[in-house]
Amino acid sequence: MAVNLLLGLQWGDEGKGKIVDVLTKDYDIIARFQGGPNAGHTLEFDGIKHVLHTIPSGIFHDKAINVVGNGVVIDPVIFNNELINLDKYNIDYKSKLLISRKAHLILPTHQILDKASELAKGKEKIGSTLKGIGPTYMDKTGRNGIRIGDLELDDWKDRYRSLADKHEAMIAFYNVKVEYNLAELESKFFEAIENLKKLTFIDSEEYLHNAQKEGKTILAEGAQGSLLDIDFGTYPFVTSSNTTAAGACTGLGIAPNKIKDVFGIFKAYTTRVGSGPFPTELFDKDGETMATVGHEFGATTGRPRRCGWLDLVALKYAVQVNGVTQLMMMKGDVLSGFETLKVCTSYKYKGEPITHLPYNIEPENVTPVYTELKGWSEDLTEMTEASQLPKELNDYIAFIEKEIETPITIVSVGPDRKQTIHR
Ligand code: 2SA
Ligand code: MG
Repeated sequence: MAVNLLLGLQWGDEGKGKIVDVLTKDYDIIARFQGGPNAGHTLEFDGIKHVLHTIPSGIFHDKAINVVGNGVVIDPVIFNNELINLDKYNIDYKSKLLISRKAHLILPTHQILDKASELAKGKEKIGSTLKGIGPTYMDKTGRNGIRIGDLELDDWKDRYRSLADKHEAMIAFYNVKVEYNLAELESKFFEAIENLKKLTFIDSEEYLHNAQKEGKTILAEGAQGSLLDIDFGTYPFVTSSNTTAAGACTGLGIAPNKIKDVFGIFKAYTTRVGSGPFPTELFDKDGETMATVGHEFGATTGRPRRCGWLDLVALKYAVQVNGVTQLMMMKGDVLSGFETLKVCTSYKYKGEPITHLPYNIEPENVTPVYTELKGWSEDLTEMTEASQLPKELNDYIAFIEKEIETPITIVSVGPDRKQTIHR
């Protein structure tokens, strides 16, 4: 059986969590392949809003098994808090949540290192979520990390101590003012680990391989977005994992020839949280409207998200890198009421027109070139059928499909599970 893949095409917060939740009924397994508690996946149904960080977005369904893959980094304390939220809603996760032994652990000192690194960078900071993501992946590729599977070994605490001691020396080296009480953080960390150990740790690549042989359906869930990919994103203002399609292969042990559909999620406009270039960013009333109507605040940190027009140059790039077969457009409802909508279809790069995403998209090099489309005024949030969508929205959709040469199969008209139109 094939594996399908779902990922974000912009700078994250496209609405991946919502769509995974909507699609879960068609899958036996939902498997998260990268990132960690920097992610904030928001799901809404039955009048309740849930935010997941590390746990896959299929967890609220009865049957699907949820796998936290080897490519994910886990903060036991945050993971534990997610479990506490699930307990509140009587979600029986014990039987359907599996964690890869090869996933890496975020230590308390990784978080402090993240803070120290950002402070040392000053104005040049990445705008990280301060969850310790960068330092944890650094230890992974530096071959110093501690993995979930290590928790089953007797000497893991010795290894923990020597790594934490090394981190403390590194923190001092940064020579910035970060205050922390390591003993307190460690006591919470070790307590959370004991709770984590009550869950099932697996060799996830083997598990997923066998599931495929048995004909089970798998949906791989990405976090953040393609423009935050460590290789293909707006480096250095990126996260520290491969958020693009290839990340699902390395983050789950799934072979590339087993992947069938790639679902690319994008917002009808663009947002970005954290630092880094953003060619279509708005600093006017239109941007403010998107932020207010779209409730554009970080689901993990609460930081306001920067907003701007849809950028088809960047979207086309992401579709190419990921081999997207179906597009899913989110938050069209937020654009209701704009008389005119702008869509960036090319850039002026150092004065010359270009249609691809260049190496450097800093504002001094790149100016977006816009096509204007007529907006719609109808409230979309109660609509349930494609036939109800206003003509101007259909024109907007058709314009994107033609430019990107990929069909838009879902149009989301609100945060709730039910506010999802299939085309
Ligand atoms: P990090 O923490 O090292 O991965 O940060 C590096 C950059 O990646 C961005 N990043 C994100 N961008 C959008 N959404 C993310 N998740 C949260 C959300 C963010 C939040 O769902 O809203 O709550 O602030 C996410 N995670 C990482 C980050 O802003 C840096 O630019
Ligand atoms: Mg998010």
